[in-house]
Amino acid sequence: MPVLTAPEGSDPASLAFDALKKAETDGADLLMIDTAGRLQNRADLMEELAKIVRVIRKIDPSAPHNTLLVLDATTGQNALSQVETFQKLADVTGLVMTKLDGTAKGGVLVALADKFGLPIHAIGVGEQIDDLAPLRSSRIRRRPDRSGDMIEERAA
Ligand SMILES: Nc1nc2c(ncn2[C@@H]2O[C@H](COP(=O)(O)OP(=O)(O)OP(=O)(O)O)[C@@H](O)[C@H]2O)c(=O)[nH]1
Ligand SMILES: [Mg+2]
Repeated sequence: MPVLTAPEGSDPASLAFDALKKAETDGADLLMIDTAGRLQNRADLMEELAKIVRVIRKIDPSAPHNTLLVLDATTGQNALSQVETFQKLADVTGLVMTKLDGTAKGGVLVALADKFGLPIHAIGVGEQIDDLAPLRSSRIRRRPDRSGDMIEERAA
């Protein structure tokens, strides 16, 4: 898989621009732009992210076609403001949550997906490549029976 990089300190938006140009020229099916970690309270880095979006839209006004926000389960409730800020700036279309193998419970994930109407693409449960797995809902579900009592049953 071809990977494009640029020296440290160069403009990430211009790297993204060159990468999209090359992807189009090469007839690539997919271009993945992996931006380095950033905090939503770092205005300069958030502006850098917005610039990446603006610049690639000069080539393809419908880009980026998907924007995944990767959250760390250890962030806890702070994830809420993270999704809010990134949603405004980069039009997030889906979530990934890593480090669910640790002590963090990540219960906030389902609430986030629900509140923002975002799909959960994957969860991270370890450091190996296979540890990025799809999220499966519990195979046990609870529902009221005819008399209104809650019963548990195993989902198909
Ligand atoms: N235990 C565990 N470790 C993880 C998980 N996901 C990532 N890691 C580890 O966390 C560290 C950072 O992972 P990266 O993929 O580099 O994180 P990143 O968000 O891309 O970091 P930046 O690019 O620097 O912003 C690595 O040591 C990973 O192996 C996970 O689900 N569980
Ligand atoms: Mg990274």
